[in-house]
Amino acid sequence: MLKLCGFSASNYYNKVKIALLEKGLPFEEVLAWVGQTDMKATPLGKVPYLVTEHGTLCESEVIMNYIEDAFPEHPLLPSDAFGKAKVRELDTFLELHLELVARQLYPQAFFGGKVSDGTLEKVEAQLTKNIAAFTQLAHFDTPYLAGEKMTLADCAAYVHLPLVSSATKLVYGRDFLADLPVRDYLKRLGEKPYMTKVNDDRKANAALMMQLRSGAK
Ligand SMILES: N[C@@H](CCC(=O)N[C@@H](CS)C(=O)NCC(=O)O)C(=O)O
Repeated sequence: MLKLCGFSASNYYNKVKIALLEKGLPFEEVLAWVGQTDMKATPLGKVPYLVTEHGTLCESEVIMNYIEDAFPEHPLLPSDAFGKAKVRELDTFLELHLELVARQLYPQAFFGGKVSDGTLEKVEAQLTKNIAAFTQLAHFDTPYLAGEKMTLADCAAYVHLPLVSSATKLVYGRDFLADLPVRDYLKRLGEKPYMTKVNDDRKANAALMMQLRSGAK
């Protein structure tokens, strides 16, 4: 059986977990905190990583594409090349241009740290530009980002967009996604039956992580 390794507070871990649940694939979850990962499976020590019958895989996009190729039933990508590319385009914007930029705020937003004024200025400018560009590509009401069917891009959006919202709100006092119909879109996705477990697991694991961090100080 597939083993998904990492921890449930991680957005990248949950992106893969949602894809597995949406596809109805059996899998086991294996808890691996950063610093306790199998470094052969994930040489940068990042989560998630996946254990398959053939070996291990790291990097969530690689894992998502493997799952699609290996288990084509209940597809999360369109069948035509252009449709697939449009979904990957959304994924790239979500991860490279939104989440990775907003990630620079996380030390201050979530972990009691301080980000330099220079970084705050740079991130604000980049996110403003990148969110406007993403808005031109995404469809929040179709009802999924790429159209009528749920795709890999929705798995990514469901985990990354709330972090962009909360990090910007906590750091700048303003949710940079407030003008987009993100709330209704996420609410709709959140109605999928398995999302309750994804969210409950995330909250429980985040609480445990905070407890372990404060115990370690
Ligand atoms: N590009 C990676 C990003 C994964 C990632 O950054 N995961 C975080 C947890 S949300 C992590 O492992 N951070 C520890 C580190 O970067 O050393 C992927 O898509 O899997």
